[in-house]
Amino acid sequence: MRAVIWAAVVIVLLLGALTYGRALLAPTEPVGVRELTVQGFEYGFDPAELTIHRGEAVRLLFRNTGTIEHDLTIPDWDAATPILAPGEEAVVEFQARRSGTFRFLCTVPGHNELGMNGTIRVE
Ligand SMILES: [Cu+2]
Repeated sequence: MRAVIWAAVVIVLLLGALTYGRALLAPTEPVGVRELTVQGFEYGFDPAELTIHRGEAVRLLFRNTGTIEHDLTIPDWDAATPILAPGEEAVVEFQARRSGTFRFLCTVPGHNELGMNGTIRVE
């Protein structure tokens, strides 16, 4: 009888550990596709602050609404659009694997210094 009780206790503990372990591993799986649109112009982005969830696959449409060339680059994630002429748009796709705050900017010389940058917060 005592052996049966111990066996039951061990099974309950194993099931608990399995469930808990799975919950810890789950956030690396994609949890959906987030579509965002960001406009760039002289000299800024709109919106300049984005918030997304960890694990989300992001499809970001960048539209150059300015009168000179711009791009959108996220250095930490090696993600970037080409440098776009006024009126052009391009999509950059990435997955937010880590939590934190990440910078994005325009890499056309001088534009970042003039304020053409923003942040992506991954929660
Ligand atoms: Cu620019």
